[in-house]
Amino acid sequence: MKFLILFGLLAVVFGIHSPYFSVSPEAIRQGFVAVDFNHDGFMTLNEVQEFSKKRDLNGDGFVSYTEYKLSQPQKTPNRIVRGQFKYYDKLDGEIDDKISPSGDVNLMNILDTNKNGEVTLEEFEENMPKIVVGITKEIDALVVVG
Ligand SMILES: [Ca+2]
Ligand SMILES: [Ca+2]
Ligand SMILES: [Ca+2]
Repeated sequence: MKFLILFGLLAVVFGIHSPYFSVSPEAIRQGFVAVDFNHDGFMTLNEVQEFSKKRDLNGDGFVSYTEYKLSQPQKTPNRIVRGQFKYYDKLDGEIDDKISPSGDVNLMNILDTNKNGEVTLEEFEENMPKIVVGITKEIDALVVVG
């Protein structure tokens, strides 16, 4: 059984196999559209920040594991959620069990190939595999011994 990554969404793997995430052009498009709030075909830092804000349920400026987990489909296994969370926790530059706003900037940097401040669907498709690979590594590292 494979799961969609939300916001990430999504699960996009071109030419890369992830045992955890489903990959279809439709899934990719959905992930993009979920963040492109004004539907102009561009994902901006503002929209990514807006997306993060929705997850920050207690409004303290950070997304905790509990908050992150609530943003995922209920049936998502803990290990999958934990792996994604670890990836984003690291992405903000500090492993402190919370996702800080700087993570949004770093995420944009990964996705925005030509660094013009806007991510197109093409750039999203091109760069999401890097994120999926990173998350997959985190999940793999969580294998329970014994
Ligand atoms: Ca937009
Ligand atoms: Ca919070
Ligand atoms: Ca962090």
